[in-house]
Order: sequence, then structure tokens, then C-alpha cells
Amino acid sequence: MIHSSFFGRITWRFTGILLIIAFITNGCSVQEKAPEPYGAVPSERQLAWHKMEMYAFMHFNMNTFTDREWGNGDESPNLFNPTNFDPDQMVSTLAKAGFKGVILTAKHHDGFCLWPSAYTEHSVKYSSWRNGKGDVVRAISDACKKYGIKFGVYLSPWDRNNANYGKAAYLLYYKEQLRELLSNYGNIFEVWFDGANGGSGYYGGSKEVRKIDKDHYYPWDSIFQIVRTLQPNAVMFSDAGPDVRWVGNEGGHANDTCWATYTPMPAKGFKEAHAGTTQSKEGEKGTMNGKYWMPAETDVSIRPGWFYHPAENDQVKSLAQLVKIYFSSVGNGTSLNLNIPPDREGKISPEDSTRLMEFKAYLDKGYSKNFLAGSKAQIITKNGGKTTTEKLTDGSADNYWAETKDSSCSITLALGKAATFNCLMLQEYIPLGQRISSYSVDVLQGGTWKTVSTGVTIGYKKLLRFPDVNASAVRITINKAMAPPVLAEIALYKFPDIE
Ligand code: FUL
Repeated sequence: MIHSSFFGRITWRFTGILLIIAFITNGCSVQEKAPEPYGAVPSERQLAWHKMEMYAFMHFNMNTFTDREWGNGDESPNLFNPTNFDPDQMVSTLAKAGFKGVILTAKHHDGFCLWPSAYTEHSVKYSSWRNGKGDVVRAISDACKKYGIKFGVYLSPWDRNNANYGKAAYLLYYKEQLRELLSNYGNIFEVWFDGANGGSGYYGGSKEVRKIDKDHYYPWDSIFQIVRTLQPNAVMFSDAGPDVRWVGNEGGHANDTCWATYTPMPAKGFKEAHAGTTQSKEGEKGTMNGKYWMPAETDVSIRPGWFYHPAENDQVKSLAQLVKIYFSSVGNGTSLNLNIPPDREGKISPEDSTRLMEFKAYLDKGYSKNFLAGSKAQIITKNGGKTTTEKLTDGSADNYWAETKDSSCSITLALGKAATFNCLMLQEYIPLGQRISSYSVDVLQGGTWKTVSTGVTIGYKKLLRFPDVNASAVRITINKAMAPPVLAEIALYKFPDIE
């Protein structure tokens, strides 16, 4: 039959191509079948976001000049007046400090717009700063392109300036503003939707309290659709995602058990889980086997406030505090969004930039030597299956080793020679889901195995810290997994002590 052999050839060719693709992407032998994904899995845009790990929040707006955290909305545009505005200094400092992106507060709750929006008179266009010709969004997004980092926007859903806030007309205004930001400034990697909504304000002179029905006021689906249409690669952040969830605190920590999957639940008194209406504390842990892949972002400020206040110049977080935040956020599989608020000149202040460079030097030193580089992992499964792999130590998290049957196994890696270390990095291969739910780590000291750490979740990345230990091998025992484990990378480091 001409037809069946024709289709047979096509099918054969198609299968052959698939196997070649599988071989190239996974490094598996052609006989091996890629494991089925387990549970919710990340989208391409979420995978790209995970890999950023650290980006900077930039709270810079009217409050910078009024010494406030929440402006009322009645501030004169002329108050916005950076005296030495220097986007190159700001963005190059952040890029040098290792941040992979910047999220700018294009509009905070007071409603002042850092770009010349066509829809309001409450913006840089109506300020005497640069005779109304300034555009902070343009300047920062251009600098991000110049220094090779990504750009994101915060557009406060609450607006204490707008006369229509609380009514349907405001929502049209909000959407137009979102369209402006997403159409005119190049690629956006993240759009940040704040959950603080409704209350007292200026509201075009009404000066009243405007409570909104948080369950129904914002048409989140159509707002999200604007982002998907105009910036398909951008992730959206809010208490309830849809792509990235709030970690649930502003102290800079995730839980030691932190799932990338999440089923957001409405807080007491609300019907639906949206920005401002979730049980936010749950964000610290996420949900085992949660409905969505919705990893956490840990947002925290380098200073007590989100905006710059001269009186807080001596309260910039110490290196020890930043390092603790790093291990508690990035080390628990979340991304760190560290706020570095520019000062009234329009620069990153010397106190902050000095601390950032110390932080960068600390991380560089810690990551300078991986004691497992090139080591071969010996794997023994619960049922006695034995295998070895170099994929876990090849420096690439884009390929993996997969166990096909057993959910528990032990992975032993020998160091070239005994060394002192204090941090083990583990990575699951998340395109196939988050699977592991219990493990322990032992080190070999003079012929005896000693347990140094135990854990529940791994996900995109887990950095396990323990006191300095001198040992010649490390063993990871996967005790439980919801599906046979698929790991991407294992590394071992010695981070410096902090005096
Ligand atoms: C909060 C806001 O109310 C703060 O001012 C700040 O922007 C922080 C990141 O989010 O909800």
C-alpha cells in the first residue's frame, strides 16, 4: 500500500527527529525515554525568570522627595526633582552587583507617573523637572539595555490621585497606562501588581475614603490579557500570580520548605484569591502538589523603608543580613527582588552601593570553587539498581539525570581530596516538575558517614548551609518523592565567615 508506507516513512522520520532532539536537549542515550512530567510544570517565561535568581526593585518616585512611604495623591508634580539624575550610575551599579534586572515603580499609590502618560496631568510631563521633557521609564529601560539587564514595571492598581478611583472609568485609565508601559519601552520581564488597594486619598480633590470590593473591582482576567498580548514573555507577579506569587512577608525570607507549586486560597472574608485577598502567609511555603506552577518572589528592602529617606542612611542592611536573606530566598528556590531605593539626586547612594559591592564579593568568593566539579555521581536505588552519571556535576542545569522506577535512592559524590565546605547546592530539573519531598545529606569523615542536613523541598534550587565540615565525600539520600527523582545539578561550596 503506497499510502501506508508513505505514512510509515513520515512517522519513522518524525520519531527519529524527536529522538535526536531528546538526545541533544537531555543528553540521554537514544534508547532512554524522557520521563513524563509530574504535576504542574513551569512555562518558558517562568523558566527564564527562575534563572535570573536576583533582580532589584527600584522604589523611586514622588515619595523620594516628600520623605514618605505612601503619598496622598495631592503632591505637586514640581516636587519630583532629582538634582543629578544619573540612570547610568544607578543601573550600572546594579548590574555590577549581580542583579539580572530592575523593576521600577512607574506609578506608586500616590498616582504620580514617571513617564509622560497621555492620560493624566499627574506625571513628569507636568513637572518643571527637565521642563516636562523627562521620562524616567525611558531612561531606566534604556540603561538596562545598555548594561545588559532586564527591565520590569510596577504599576500600582491603587491610585490616590485619580478622581475616578473606585469607579469603572478608573479601570479603563489603568489599562491604558498598562498599554503605554508595555508598548513603548521594549521588552518587559516582569509586571508587578501590588495587593495594597483602596483607602483614603486625594482622589481629584474629593479627599475621602474609597473602599473597593476587592473580590470584584479589578477585572484581573482582562488586565492579565493585556500583558499576555503585549509582552508574552513577561511574568506577572501578585499575591496570587498568575506566574509568580508573593512570598507573603517583606522581611526577606521564604520557608525552608518552599514549593514552587501553589493553590492560592482567599483570605477570610473574601471569595476569590487575587492581589490583596489571599492568605498571604501561605506564600512562604507554597502548596505541595499545588494546582499551579507559581513560584515565590521574595521582596525586601535594603533599608527599613521602600523609598529613600536620608534619616535611614545609617540603617542599610549589614552584609550578614543580606547574606541571610540570600540563603533564605534564592536558597529556597525563590527569586530575590532586593529593593535599592535611589536618593534625591537620582543616584544609588554610597551607603547602598558600598554594601552591594561587599555582597557581590562575598557571593563571588563562595561560588569561586565547586568541590564537586567533574566528580562522577554513584547512584544506588532502593531496589539495588546501580548507575553512575556526570550530568549532575557538569555545570549545566539544562540536562538531567532521571531515575525511572524508584522514588528513593542515594547519590554519592567523592571530592578529589578531602576539603572544608559548608554549603550544598541541589537542583531538580523543573521542566519535569517538582518531585522530591524528603532527603538527607551525609558527609564522609574518616570512614564514617555523618548527617549534616535534612530537607523537604528542592525545586529550582536549594542551598543547604551547615557549619564548616572537612570531608572526602558527600551522600544525598532521597527518602521520598512523588515521582521518581529527576535532578539537574549538585555542587558544593565553602562560603566565607562574616566577622
Ligand atoms: C507594598 C506597598 O504598599 C509598599 O509601598 C511597597 O511598594 C511594597 C513593595 O508593596 O504593598
